[in-house]
Amino acid sequence: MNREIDLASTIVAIATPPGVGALGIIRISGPAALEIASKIFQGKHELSPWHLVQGNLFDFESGEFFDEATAVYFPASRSYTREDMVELICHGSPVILEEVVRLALKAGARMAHPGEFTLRAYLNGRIDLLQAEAVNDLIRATSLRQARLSFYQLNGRLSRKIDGLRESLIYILSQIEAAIEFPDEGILLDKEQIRKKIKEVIGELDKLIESHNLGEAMMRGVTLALVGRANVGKSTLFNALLEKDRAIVSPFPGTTRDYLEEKIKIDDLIFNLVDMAGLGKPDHPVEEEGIRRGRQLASQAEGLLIILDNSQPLCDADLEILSLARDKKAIFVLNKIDLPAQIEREKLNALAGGSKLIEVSALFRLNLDKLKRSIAEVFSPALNKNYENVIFHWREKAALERTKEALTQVLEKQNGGYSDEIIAEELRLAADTLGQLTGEIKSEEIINAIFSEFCIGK
Ligand SMILES: Nc1nc2c(ncn2[C@@H]2O[C@H](COP(=O)(O)OP(=O)(O)OP(=O)(O)O)[C@@H](O)[C@H]2O)c(=O)[nH]1
Ligand SMILES: [Mg+2]
Repeated sequence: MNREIDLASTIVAIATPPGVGALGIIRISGPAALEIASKIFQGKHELSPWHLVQGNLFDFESGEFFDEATAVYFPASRSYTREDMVELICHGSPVILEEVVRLALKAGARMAHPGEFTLRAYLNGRIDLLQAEAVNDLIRATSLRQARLSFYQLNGRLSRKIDGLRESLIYILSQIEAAIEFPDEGILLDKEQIRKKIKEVIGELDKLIESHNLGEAMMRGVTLALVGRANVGKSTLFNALLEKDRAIVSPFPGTTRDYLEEKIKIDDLIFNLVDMAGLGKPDHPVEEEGIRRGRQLASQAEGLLIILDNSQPLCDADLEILSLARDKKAIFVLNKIDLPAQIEREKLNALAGGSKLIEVSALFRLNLDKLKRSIAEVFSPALNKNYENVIFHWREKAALERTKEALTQVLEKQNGGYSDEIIAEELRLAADTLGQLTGEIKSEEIINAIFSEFCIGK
């Protein structure tokens, strides 16, 4: 979707979620906000800045009132969008809310696009792009910890960090450019000092890039596939971790044929668990297809829970499955420890190599907390790091990586004796990439990508 940037019109939207609620809020923003709201709302007093005014909603076409309401007028100087805004708070009936919107449209407003209020806040300079994105993250927060981090981002903590790094680069760039522009003035560049500064910036970028691991686990979730032979108890473990009877369990091998995906939360992290058909020799064409899909899923997952049956000796199929841990982070789960052991522990430990081995009984729910703890530790190593800023989006991570790459080029080219012009170009690229991240440098593509993820009315 390509949104046109239009600040001239006055926009309207319902700000509260669809459905019935105690209260509902309609927002109007733009040059005619006060005029339009005054047609629909008849207050006991005239609307004046920052005052909550009681009154009634009025249909100016039929001349009839249709609800009680309160209204607040936010003048442009300090409103959310930095435009004149009115918020109407009425009863949370979809019929009433839609009627208010209909009347606002009649009176000259147009429907807001998703995220358009926040887009205006950005275009009018009240917040930058990182802060705008934080608004959406805050609304959709999956945990209080994530909400808090997004709140700090909204407050500008990440923006200040990025601006600071960008300023350091621009300062170095200005020194190099001065040396290029005034070659006769004998400006001596302190190359060692420049290298030191650039390495410092790279160090800061590395910390931010690393934090994305945690941001991703909080926001989108880490996908873990439950793999193992048929009948080892994958579905039983899946259900036990979910704490609900989601997958069918039976004593017959080949019960699960399709795959099932569900989310669990461990602390503030989300894990997408995938239960699937047992890998091994199929007895049925449907099972064969299940295994094919299972293998594909296992190869796409970010991590594996490799499940073994304590009551059965290790077989060739187990060994093949164990070898999946070579390419991927994995935890070995030895299930059915309530039954007599048929697996040699030493052999298994040796096979597990560097991977963790956790012994559980999915049926009797033994050691599941220990398993959950290990899942969080192994698949989100950044869990316990106290990052000041956490990067939640790929877009941001990619921009930070591009910046780092350009700075690495600067260091290499300096070493390789390249001209100051070429070095300046790389530095400018790095600084501009950071500028796009905050939106200081505007990119329509990025703006579209960010605001199309918003909901209507925000
Ligand atoms: N004693 C014991 N039995 C278990 C345990 N976990 C699972 N089982 C039993 O093992 C059998 C198979 O369990 P499932 O969870 O269906 O195994 P699965 O790996 O999903 O099997 P497929 O879907 O056929 O690949 C069932 O009879 C379960 O009750 C356990 O910890 N202890
Ligand atoms: Mg199963």
